[in-house]
Amino acid sequence: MVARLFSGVLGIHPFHSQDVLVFEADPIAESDATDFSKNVSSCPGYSLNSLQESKFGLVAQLSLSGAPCNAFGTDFEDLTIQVTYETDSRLRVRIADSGNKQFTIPESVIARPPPPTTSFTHSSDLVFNYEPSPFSFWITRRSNPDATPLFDTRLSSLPKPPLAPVIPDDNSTALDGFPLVFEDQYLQLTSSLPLDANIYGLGEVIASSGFRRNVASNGGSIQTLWARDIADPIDQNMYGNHPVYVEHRFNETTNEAQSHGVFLFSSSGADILLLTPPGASQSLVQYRMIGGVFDFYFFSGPTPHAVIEQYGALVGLPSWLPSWAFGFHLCRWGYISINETMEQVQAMRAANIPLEVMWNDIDLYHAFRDFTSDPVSFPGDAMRAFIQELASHNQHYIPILDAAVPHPTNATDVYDPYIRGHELDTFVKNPDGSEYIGKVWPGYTVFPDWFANDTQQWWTESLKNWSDEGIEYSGIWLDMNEISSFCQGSCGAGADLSNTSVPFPLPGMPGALVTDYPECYDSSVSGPSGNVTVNGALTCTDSILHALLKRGEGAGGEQGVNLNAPPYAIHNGIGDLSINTIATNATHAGGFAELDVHNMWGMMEEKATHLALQQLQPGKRPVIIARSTFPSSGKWAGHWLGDNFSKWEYLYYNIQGILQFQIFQIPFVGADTCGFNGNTDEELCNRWMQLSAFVPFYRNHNERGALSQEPYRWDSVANASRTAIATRYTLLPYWTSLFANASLRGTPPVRALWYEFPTEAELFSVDKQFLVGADILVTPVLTPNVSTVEGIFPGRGEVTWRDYYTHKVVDVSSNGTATLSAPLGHINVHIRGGSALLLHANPGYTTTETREGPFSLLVSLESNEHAFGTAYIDDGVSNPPTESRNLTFSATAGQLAISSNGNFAVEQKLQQITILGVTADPTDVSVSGMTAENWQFISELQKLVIYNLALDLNGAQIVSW
Ligand code: MIG
Repeated sequence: MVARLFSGVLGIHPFHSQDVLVFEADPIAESDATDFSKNVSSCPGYSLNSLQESKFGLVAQLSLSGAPCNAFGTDFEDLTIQVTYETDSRLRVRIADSGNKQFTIPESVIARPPPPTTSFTHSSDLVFNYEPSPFSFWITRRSNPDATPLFDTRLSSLPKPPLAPVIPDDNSTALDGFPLVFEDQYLQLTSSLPLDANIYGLGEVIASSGFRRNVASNGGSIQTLWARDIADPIDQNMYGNHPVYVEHRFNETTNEAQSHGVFLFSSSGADILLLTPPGASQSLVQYRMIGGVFDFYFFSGPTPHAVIEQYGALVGLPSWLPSWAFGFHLCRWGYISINETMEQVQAMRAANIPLEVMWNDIDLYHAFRDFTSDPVSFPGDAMRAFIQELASHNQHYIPILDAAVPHPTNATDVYDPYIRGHELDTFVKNPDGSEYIGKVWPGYTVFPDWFANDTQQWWTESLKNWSDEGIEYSGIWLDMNEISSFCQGSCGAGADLSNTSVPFPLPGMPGALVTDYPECYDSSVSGPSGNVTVNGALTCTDSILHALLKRGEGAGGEQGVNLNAPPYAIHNGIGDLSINTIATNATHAGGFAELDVHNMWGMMEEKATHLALQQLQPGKRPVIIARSTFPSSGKWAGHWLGDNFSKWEYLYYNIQGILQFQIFQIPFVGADTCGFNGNTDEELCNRWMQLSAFVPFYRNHNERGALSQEPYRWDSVANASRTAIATRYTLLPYWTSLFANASLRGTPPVRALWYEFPTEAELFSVDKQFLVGADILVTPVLTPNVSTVEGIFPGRGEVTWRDYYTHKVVDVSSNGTATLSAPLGHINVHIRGGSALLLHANPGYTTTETREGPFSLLVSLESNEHAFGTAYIDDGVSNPPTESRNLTFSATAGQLAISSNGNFAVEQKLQQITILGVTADPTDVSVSGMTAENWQFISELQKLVIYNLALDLNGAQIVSW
């Protein structure tokens, strides 16, 4: 077993909740009844012995082809394979034990589309092919039958085992065979991939390779699926679990590019290996699961957008978000009182830096208890008044909610959420039926069991009571839902429940002072301020980062199952599966074992919280930000990228995180801006506040005890933030249109460059830049002490990119790159030629004030004088929106046509139209038949500005010049 504790290049931070507190109760040791060979070389595989075709696909029986190998569990003799052509672009291949003993995700937990009623068997672009013995299958495209299959489990397509460890120093990557293995505690299936395939997704992970996964370098990589509370490690399993990938194939000869997707619908603990054996002419993907069944879905794409949309159609599309969710959010662990919290709101206002949503962390609680507020430091009535005051300024409030529910210390300790939950029987159990005890900040705790009948009711009630007591939240922040617990396994029946001392010194306390700074900042030389310069000298004195930041190239009821220590040890970063979470033998209502459902706890909490908010705030769009996610989480919540570090390296890593979660259909995502763990500094915070302004979820969050990092703390950061937020609020109609497309169709709002330019191979590993929608290219600075940044400009010279602020065309070199000026406080943003963006003309202090003002339109003509854009408008709050309006903007030489459809009445007028790329000085400008008076032409910028308009957007308009 491989247990790498912390492989990040950074030093160990003094506080991590992965530190294991107590090793008290030994999870009931179950002896292995069987001697497992721990080697699959003698596994016989399966052969197909009967097959029935239907209109929708086929069903076949497989039987074990020889003596059981019992590699890491007991082989099943009989399997059933179901192949269903669910749509023209989605094919399901499900292989399960015929006796249905293995855990499968209940329909009540994740609803999937109903089975097809028409046949797609002969029209689907995906074709299922098989060989009966040894049974293997492969997936091809109907449109391209001779191409390398998209997925291929044939032994003849895989390298010849046995193979020495493919990843050096990891013996578990010695490959002793590729048979189909289906045991109660071990399932293995291997597919061939093109050599060093372009694979994106599989997570949650911070991959050292970048957004494009490492398939070949140093043998490859391993994605482990096991939800874990761990401060953002590199190349390890962490909070969320997403067994879905997009693969992109590009044929240089035909210049054809196509993407497809593969999703394993399973909550089982697993390793997914992306490997390239030395000298092999292909790479491979190997699934190793410790339970469940194989339930694969293939998506035909063929564009990356289509793959992501097809995945969304299966697991669920992202929920609608209110416009205020796109405002700027401020949070930190360590606002210890209502006064300190209010001071932030005032300081932001005084500095004229927009603040949309104020947050509180666990400081809010009384004795760290969920659903409370401290009567002295956050009295309920004062909180109510404070939150209502915020609301009167169109500002919002979001508090934290921890996953663990405190257990009362003794009989006189009255804590209603526990008492009521106990009464309604809503908590996770031990195998003997007693309540399972864990330990988190408040001391000993219990955990909601989302499988129990009354948990939803209890959760909704608790949320309602909290709000009634003064915490009138607009949204909810769900933390610790991996689910985190500080004992290894159960804290035991004999736990001293009266002990509520915090399990670790909190960060900032004696013994846990925060002493870390960004990589090149030396506080022993520069002092603790974190300023860019101290006494005239730059504080960043080392540029090691330039080297680091290279572009990555690169079953509850089953007998005989060992719930406590499955024979195959997945590569869980901390080793034993029960460390820092609840024990794998903890039992949920209905008999579900934690081992099988662990990875879904967070998603189930998100669903329950979403349903509760729908009931408590009827007609409004719930805003929930959660840490541990699973397929379908996006239907209920957004995500923040967890406990990152105030390091330049993490500024870069946050881009791949945002891109990954677009694939996972959880597009509302963002990092702790300026960095969570450790002290930040002025320069890093400045760059980060600017970068995050172009990221869906925009929140500055900081750990307790670290240097303050609110955007007003440094003048340069304040300036940079004001500029970036103004740009963001100007672009709000663009953001909300992108998110409408996500909620309606699953189209990813934030995109890797290659999604839009899939035949440009030089873009396949670019993850230091990203696109917001199709048209806004962001090229952030990711390193200290620089005032320029190099970017690539897609389109190979065929696309005109204009600077967002100056409207100048970028001068791109022959290799497609440009070096851009990027002084501190400036983030490079470019508009794609051929686009038309609806904007707000006057960004205000809040999104509400911004929305109350008029619109403007920015049209960037391509050299052929063409541009096109769309915008979606609704009231920004209704759930689901019943009234909406769709605008299209389409420009050809000398003319722009606006069309308007829908039933939402847009009150704000279109005040200004800017058209870039107008080559000839216009003599006459007219707007819907009237000669325009107020226009200006700036010939060096080929820019026509028509101002002082008051165009109605509820009908068609024509502008000509
Ligand atoms: O064990 O609530 O990821 O954002 O500030 C630490 C305190 C618990 C972890 C979260 C972080 C939050 C912190 N929490």
